[in-house]
Amino acid sequence: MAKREYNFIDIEGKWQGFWEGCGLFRADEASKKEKFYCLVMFPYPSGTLHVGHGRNYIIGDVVARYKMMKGHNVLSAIGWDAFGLPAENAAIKGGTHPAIWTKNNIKAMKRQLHRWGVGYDWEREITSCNPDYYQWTQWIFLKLYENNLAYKKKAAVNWCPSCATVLANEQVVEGCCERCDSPVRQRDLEQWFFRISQYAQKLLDDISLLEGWPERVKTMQANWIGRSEGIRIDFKLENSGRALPCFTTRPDTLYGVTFISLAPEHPVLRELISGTSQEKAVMDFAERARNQGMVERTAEGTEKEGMFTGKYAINPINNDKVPIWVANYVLMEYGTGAVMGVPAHDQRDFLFAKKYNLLIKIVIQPGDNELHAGTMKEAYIDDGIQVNSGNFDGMPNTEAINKITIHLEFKGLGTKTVTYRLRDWLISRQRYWGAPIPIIYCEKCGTLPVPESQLPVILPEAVEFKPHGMSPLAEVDSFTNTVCPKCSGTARREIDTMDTFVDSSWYFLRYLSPKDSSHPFVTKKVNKWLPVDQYIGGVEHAILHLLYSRFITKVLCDLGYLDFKEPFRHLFTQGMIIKEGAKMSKSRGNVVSPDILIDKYGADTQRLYILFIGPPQKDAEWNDRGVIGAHRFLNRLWQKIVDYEDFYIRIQRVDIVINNLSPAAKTLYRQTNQTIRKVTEDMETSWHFNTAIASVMELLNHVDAFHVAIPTSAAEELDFHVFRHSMETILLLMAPFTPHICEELWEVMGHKPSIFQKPWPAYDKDAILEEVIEIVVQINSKVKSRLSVPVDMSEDELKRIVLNDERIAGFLQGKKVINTIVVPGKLVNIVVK
Ligand code: ANZ
Ligand code: ZN
Repeated sequence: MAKREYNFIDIEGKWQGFWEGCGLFRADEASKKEKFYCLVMFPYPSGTLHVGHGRNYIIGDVVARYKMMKGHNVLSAIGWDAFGLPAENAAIKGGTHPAIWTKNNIKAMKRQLHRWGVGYDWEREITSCNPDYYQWTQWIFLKLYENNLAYKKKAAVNWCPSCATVLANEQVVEGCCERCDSPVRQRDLEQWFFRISQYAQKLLDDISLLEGWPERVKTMQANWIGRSEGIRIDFKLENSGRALPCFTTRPDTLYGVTFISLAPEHPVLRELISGTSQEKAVMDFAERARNQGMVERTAEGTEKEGMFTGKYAINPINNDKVPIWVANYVLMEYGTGAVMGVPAHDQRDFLFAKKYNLLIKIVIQPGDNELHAGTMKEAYIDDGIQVNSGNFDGMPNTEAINKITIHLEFKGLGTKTVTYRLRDWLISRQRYWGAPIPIIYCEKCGTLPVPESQLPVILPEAVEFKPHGMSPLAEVDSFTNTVCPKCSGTARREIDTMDTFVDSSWYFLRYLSPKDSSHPFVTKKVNKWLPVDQYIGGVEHAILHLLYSRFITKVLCDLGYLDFKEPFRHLFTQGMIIKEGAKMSKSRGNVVSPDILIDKYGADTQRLYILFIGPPQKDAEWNDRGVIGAHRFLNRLWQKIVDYEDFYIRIQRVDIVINNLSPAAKTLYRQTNQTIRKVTEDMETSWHFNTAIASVMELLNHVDAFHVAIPTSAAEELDFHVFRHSMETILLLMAPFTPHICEELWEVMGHKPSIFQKPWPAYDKDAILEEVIEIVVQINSKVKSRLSVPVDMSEDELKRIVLNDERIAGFLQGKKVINTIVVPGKLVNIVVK
């Protein structure tokens, strides 16, 4: 009979069809099995996928298949984060409507996912740009609005004067418009915000619930929220006596204040200078500083710049009169927008004071050497002893922090406060390709939410994409003109659309009832399936997407729609695949396309290579030769099994009894069980696919070394059983990684598909115990001890064990080991002086 070929093209097509047909990935709502919700971050349909993207979906698929075999009722679904700027840019450039562009990309990407053998419950597919989805994104907006968590205020946007358009942050390149290169300015527009700041403390506290998250990501979340404990100290304006609160974390430096600096946006600024000779100069400066943009202003390397307002404030602790400046490095959005300047102990203030020749006053001394203001090269920011600080002199500054705080609070000059770096979430986009914000403006009745019954507010199809001042929606009369839901008079619709992060902040709830036309999600179902058991995605989403999803989940929980506070129980962030030292990208031209590789070697080869390339949470360098290595391994596996094709059915199965086995068979049986244990542990402890695969590869080497014969005698049959057990184990262990070839070979070995309906193998506890022998330990050829060790322990390992043995170590004390001689299986002799 002709040997079967490893015809991966046919095999992969066959099994992809089979899984689809039998509904392998269909989550069973009625199942009694324990649920497992496996979620990959839903992709943005940007075009075609490269192998770097593949890592994400392949890892998700491995997790889902593994959990299936572990006996779970697995939910694994996919959708499309389909609104956003690239589609709109494509429309501006190429004239294709964003809807068409998006649809085509989804089609191409779906095909690629299929070709990788990545399985999903496709009936749950969702697309965020479809009205049946964004209707509910709008519903979420309404819920936030009703609960005073959505509000409108003026805020700065990036504005390109020459294109006359608003730019997203990513369209601003080094302060200039990405399209025309003219300098970008800041402009104030009325915009919508979500009040995430109200949840800052909860978002911080509940990081403790994120047990299965990487520490690094938890730290990033905490830093982004940025809780700061400090005090608001009221300085008084010299003339009016009005309070000017300054937020500081260092009240111990209060005696060292030599100026106050205001944010250029600070409302008190105009009042201070109005009618003075500086008015124009200061306002011009403020305008310039604002146009630098927030990011630039806070960057460490940015030059600290400012201007004196001509006015003074009074330091409440010592009545010092200090000049009030305006400075680019003070932000209106943080603290109170006014900072007490302490150049001796704050580096930014130090640079500022040096530049403008302001007084530097030391109030904390290191203790060992004495600092002098005239010779300081940088601010002294460490702890020390208070000086020039009135009654607080001589006190450690760490103590003075409390003492001065108490003193100020007692005198009513300050209030202890907590400040968060987290800003409210600006969700308005002056863009077309997003979910319209469901708000109506009536001249008579004011701002009104669109009634729920009128959702969705449909995005009109026919719009002009040429960039101009506002959202392209502004010019679509049929969209903007509407009827007031209250007085039925004529009214206008909001023309801004929502940030796409709103779409992605709740999609994991929609997979549970993707087609429900009357609710965004069904409380009972989401409470059953969530939190997500394993979330998988790129670390680039470690801050915003995760924070927004956590926020929306908390809001919905507080409103009684959900009974869980955190959406994602475990998080896995995979590393990037690097090519020629850089992240794969079209513009760099270093993209590896999966299609060519699949044609040449098959999807399983590509999957195996991607999973074997390195620890999955780390970046890894792509190497074409590695692909060939993976392919060779699969060919070996194939060959090994088809070589004995006729015997799997002919030789009846029997239970393996360890004691009846030949020594070689016993060893292989033990190695097989040890491999099960190792692979299972690798899967359970944060998905070490690469080491799991390495141990299976090692097992195949052991099988090769075993030299199973074509069985002609009872003894040889016994060996064959052990061989068969090893090969079946290899297939079961490899099935999540390389599912097609394993299904095929599983069938070749006489089983009915699907291998994913078989339980994950358990190891035989007795079989993994290694056979032990007793070895003699000598020192200078005199017997000192006897040790029991595994029979096939390596020489190095044996030496290590012997030298670490307590008894032996005792004998060796004070002596020098000259040599260690090992007689395998018998003795170790240590030669000492
Ligand atoms: C005086 C002082 C002296 C300060 C000193 C620091 C060191 P964190 O820890 O990040 O919360 N600050 C306050 N509001 C600001 C704003 N709107 N823009 C820029 N800087 C602002 O930082 C708190 C410190 O940042 C505050 O404490 C204040 O400077 C500054 F030796 O006050 B500090
Ligand atoms: Zn009205």
